[in-house]
Amino acid sequence: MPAGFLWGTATAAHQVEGGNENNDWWDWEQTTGHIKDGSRSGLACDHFRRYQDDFQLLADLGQNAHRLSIEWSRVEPHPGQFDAEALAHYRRVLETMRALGLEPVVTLHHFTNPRWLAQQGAWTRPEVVDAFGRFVERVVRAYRDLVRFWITVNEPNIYASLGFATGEWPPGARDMLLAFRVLRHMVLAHGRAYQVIHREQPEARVSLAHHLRVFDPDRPAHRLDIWTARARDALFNRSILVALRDGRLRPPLGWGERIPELVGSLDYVGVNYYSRDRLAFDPLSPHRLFAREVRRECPRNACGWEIYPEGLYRVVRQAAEFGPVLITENGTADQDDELRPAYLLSHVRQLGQAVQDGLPVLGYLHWSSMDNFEWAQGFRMRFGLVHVDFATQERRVKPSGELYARICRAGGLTPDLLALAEARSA
Ligand code: IFM
Repeated sequence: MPAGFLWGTATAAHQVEGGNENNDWWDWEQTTGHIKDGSRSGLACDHFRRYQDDFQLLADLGQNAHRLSIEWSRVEPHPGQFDAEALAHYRRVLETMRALGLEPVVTLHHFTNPRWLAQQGAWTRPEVVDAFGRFVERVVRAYRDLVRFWITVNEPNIYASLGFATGEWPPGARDMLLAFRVLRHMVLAHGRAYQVIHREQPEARVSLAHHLRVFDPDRPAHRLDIWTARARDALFNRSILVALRDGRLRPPLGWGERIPELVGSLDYVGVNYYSRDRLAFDPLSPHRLFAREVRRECPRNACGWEIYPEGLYRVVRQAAEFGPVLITENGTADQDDELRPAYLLSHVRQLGQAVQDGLPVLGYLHWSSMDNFEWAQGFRMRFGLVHVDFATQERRVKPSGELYARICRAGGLTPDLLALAEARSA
């Protein structure tokens, strides 16, 4: 891998910190049925208090970078009022990371909204762009001496789909047009944040964390299946990247209007990659762009997502059209760490191939450092390289965590790890 390659892990505040009582997810969790396993984020991993030990462990495991998010509801608990103690807390967090040699990659919005913002309609209203810009300005002024890599928003496509189209996440809406409006506002807010960050810190490197999924036609030669897969790719994957490069909001984000704040607003491309969907044309599903997901027999993780390592290579190639790529998330839900070691080897191998083929890749951040609160799935879905006993808060490095340490220390797959990866994929 290239010199300076980032090897690390990623988390988000609400999933690990614990005690995030002032945001919309906290409220959502209180209603029975919203979280599949009946859990609530509660103390989560108690990372808010245990961050020093947690970061020490990551550094001991050979990592040199870590992605985390700043919880907006802590920093700005009331509109326009910033909490000095919360700001001081995240300063200590970032200083600890720097002291341990962990490059911070900082996300400014990762799914949760302060309660006051949710009560105002949050991302459904255009005013959110100004509110987000104000928050970002404050945060960047506070930490620009410690942070080089910023991520404005995490996975706008997932946020808009689950919160506003399928209704599985707060606020539980089922309205496709509303989902498109939310997506538009997130893209505009990215543009605003990009400008604010660069005004405050010209040398910063700014992106969003974009969830890229592979969509393949179920019947590879079937013209309508091919059309369906391409349409989904254009809508879910490409539209945002194009808008952030050209500044034009094309459907579903708008009607072609040009937004100067958005032009060239990606210094790198943060990519979250997990899986692929196979799609068949279905005339009975106009609300799903005439697509039906087909579940073929194939390796799947605990969430039922297909394990498809080649997809990582494909999304890196797709994203590289828009700038150098940083893998901001990649990982799998696996209760007993049975699948994760092979998952890790096969995905890192694909990434190595991408680099060998000349694609610009800045780093790889595995999701996640430790088991945590997996949103509507609750604590049951374990994504961590480190096991967390949520009753005692005890941490235990899993075999995949040890394996990842070998990869990080060697800066990639050593010949013996490569042989192992090849043997596993044979
Ligand atoms: O846990 C999430 C994360 O918050 C965003 N990307 C996907 C992960 C796994 O579902």
